[in-house]
Amino acid sequence: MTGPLKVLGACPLDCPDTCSWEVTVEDGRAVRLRGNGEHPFTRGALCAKVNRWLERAEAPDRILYPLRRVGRKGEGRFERIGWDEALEEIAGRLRGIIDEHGGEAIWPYWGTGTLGWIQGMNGQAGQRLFNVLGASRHHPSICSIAGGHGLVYTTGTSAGIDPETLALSKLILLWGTNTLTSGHHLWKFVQDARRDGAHVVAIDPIRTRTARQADEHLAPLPGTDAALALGLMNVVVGLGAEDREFLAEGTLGWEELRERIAAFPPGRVAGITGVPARDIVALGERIARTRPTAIRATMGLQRHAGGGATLRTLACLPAVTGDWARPGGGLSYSTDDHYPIDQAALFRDDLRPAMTRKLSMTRIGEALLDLDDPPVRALFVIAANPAASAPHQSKIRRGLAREDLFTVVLEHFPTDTADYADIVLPATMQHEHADLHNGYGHLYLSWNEPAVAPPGECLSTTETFRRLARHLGLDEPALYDSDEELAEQALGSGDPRLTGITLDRLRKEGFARLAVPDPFVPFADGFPTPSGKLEFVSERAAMAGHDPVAGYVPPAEPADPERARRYPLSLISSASHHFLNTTFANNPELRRRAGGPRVVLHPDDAAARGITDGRRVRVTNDRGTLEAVAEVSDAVRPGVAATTKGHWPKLSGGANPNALVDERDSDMGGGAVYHDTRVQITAL
Ligand SMILES: Nc1nc2c(c(=O)[nH]1)N[C@H]1C(S)=C(S)[C@@H](COP(=O)(O)OP(=O)(O)OC[C@H]3O[C@@H](n4cnc5c(=O)[nH]c(N)nc54)[C@H](O)[C@@H]3O)O[C@H]1N2
Ligand SMILES: Nc1nc2c(c(=O)[nH]1)N[C@H]1C(S)=C(S)[C@@H](COP(=O)(O)OP(=O)(O)OC[C@H]3O[C@@H](n4cnc5c(=O)[nH]c(N)nc54)[C@H](O)[C@@H]3O)O[C@H]1N2
Ligand code: SF4
Ligand SMILES: [Mo]
Repeated sequence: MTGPLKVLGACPLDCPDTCSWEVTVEDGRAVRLRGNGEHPFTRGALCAKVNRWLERAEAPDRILYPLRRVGRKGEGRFERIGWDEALEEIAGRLRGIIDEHGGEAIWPYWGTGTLGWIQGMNGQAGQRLFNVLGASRHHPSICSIAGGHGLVYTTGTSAGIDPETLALSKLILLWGTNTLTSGHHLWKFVQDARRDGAHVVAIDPIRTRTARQADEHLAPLPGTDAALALGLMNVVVGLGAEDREFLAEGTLGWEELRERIAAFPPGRVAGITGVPARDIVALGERIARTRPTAIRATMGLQRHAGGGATLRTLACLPAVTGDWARPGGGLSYSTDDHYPIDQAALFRDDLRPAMTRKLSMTRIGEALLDLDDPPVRALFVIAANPAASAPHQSKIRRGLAREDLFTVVLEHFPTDTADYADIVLPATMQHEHADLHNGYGHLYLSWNEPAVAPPGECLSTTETFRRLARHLGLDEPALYDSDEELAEQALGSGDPRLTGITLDRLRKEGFARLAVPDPFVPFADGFPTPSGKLEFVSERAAMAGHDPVAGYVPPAEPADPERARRYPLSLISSASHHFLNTTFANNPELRRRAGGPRVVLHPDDAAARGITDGRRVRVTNDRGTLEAVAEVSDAVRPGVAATTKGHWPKLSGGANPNALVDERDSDMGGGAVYHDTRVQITAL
């Protein structure tokens, strides 16, 4: 009998907080998982979902052995096979596909199940092997890309300010972000600011858990936020409260932006956004007199046709007020780009024989059904559940059902996607493998030390691809680097922000803050744009075919008159409090707490349809149907219906909101447009 052992690790999920955690191991078994009390952001607490992590690891439906399909695709019937047999079959199929169609017929589809740099999406685990095979490249467009592109045009980077500096703000705009659900550890910093007198405003079509805790709530129509931002700037400029020195020294194109702002007076903006003009004037006046003002905006906000333009324009507001130069001012989105990970060393794109095409996550249905140059013939799904998470579910299912598509799914659980696999490979969970993580809502790197041996025959993603490389007879040494070697290479960029951060130190301490000043004002010495200034007018945007001046791009589906008439409600399917995307949505207790699929309707919209609270309804459009229970509440504004993402279709009547979402691209980066979806709702 050995005494309890405490092993430091990190939560791998797609959540801005990337908590540092401590696993207690007794007799080789993980018996307790808790948040690391030493970590300044985690502060000892995990969340409603991850408190059930160890229960999830031991769940009876966990996949523990390689499986081969015996039923029809989608049926989910499999037989157990050995690893050698599985890898030999995969290697054989890949050789045949490469001979017939070339390497580009292979698509490694990485999802956000783990964001790790070694095992997960950030590092595109196995990328080196796919490079050697000349596979298609993966475009991770599903989550944050449109807003990221928009910010790059304005500020040169999507990195934004350190979220911890919100504690220094006097006015915080929580703009299209549901902090208390989608990354609750930031709330402490919001509360610190409040204790020092800060005013907190939530801007969200839905009165969320977060909006209910704010001092003020504005509910714009979905996708109209850039117009709202221009209206607020209009009020600031009307009061003469713009920061002329910052505008002259720190920005490019003020004349052009000022003209654009002039075209968005509060009366017009009220018409576009549905926010009363007096509320726009009042908030504009508050912004004009409050320094510093900070905006926290996350990814939900940009899941619209104009999602790129939205973030691009929001980032102009703190420039008009000069707040980018002040601790506690500016805009926070995703801190990812503050981390100088050596991606070239990690990915080794030099191993690719020739440049290959990029396939977009949000277009997986179309790619599987329509591509023929070459067709996708082998799909590796790695920590992803596209049959539940990606847009236009019925198309994806038709694509995955193709008999000539060879699908390999690396998973923990028998998801809707795994049901379509030819081969399922059992994957380790975070406390069973090693990984390196950054947090996209803070500035700490974490090392995740494996705490226990994997159950059954589960293997890490890296080990899976090392073994597959051997079965393919490949002799490139870089395919066989160990997890620790990969981590050393990732940390080897020599960037000053990594000063003093070694793998040894991370292993000892669990985490380390980037070597940046505290408080961190990232753009005190200028912006990483071509001009070195914040760009209201961007030549790069113009070259990419966008309006050179920051502005407003309306949502797509409401702007189509025929669609708007047939489908009069805008559907938002945002983060569920109890699931993390579709992860955890098979956990019995979390499913019980979440309840079945629900859709919230305003009393006026419900009455017009004869729908009462608790009634079963059908949510439809030309792409699909979702059945749900109606909740009638003024927590949503008229014209908007609210539901959540995450439910597994196979556990909830065969569909989830992605049955209704289109594969259209947002304005920038090919981002997803989940919240830009029109539907009709009828009582069942
Ligand atoms: N519990 C939990 N936490 C999560 C996740 C989860 O599934 N569950 N998902 C994780 C992932 S993958 C991500 S990317 C992040 C996302 O985190 P968030 O950005 O918070 O994501 P959402 O919940 O999609 O959207 C946030 C809010 O934006 C609002 N919104 C939608 N459209 C608009 C709009 O046009 N204007 C305005 N002003 N608001 C709008 C929605 O009503 C919602 O309340 O959260 C992560 N954290
Ligand atoms: N309607 C609607 N749909 C949405 C969104 C929305 O706002 N509305 N948001 C979108 C967003 S922001 C995102 S990021 C995507 C996420 O979509 P996906 O990237 O598909 O993420 P998940 O649905 O959580 O599926 C992740 C899977 O990875 C598995 N997994 C977890 N860890 C590991 C691991 O270490 N190894 C392996 N092999 N597997 C692992 C989990 O069991 C889970 O089944 O969903 C998008 N879908
Ligand atoms: S999901 Fe987010 S809040 Fe929950 S443990 Fe993971 S990082 Fe922390
Ligand atoms: Mo995401």
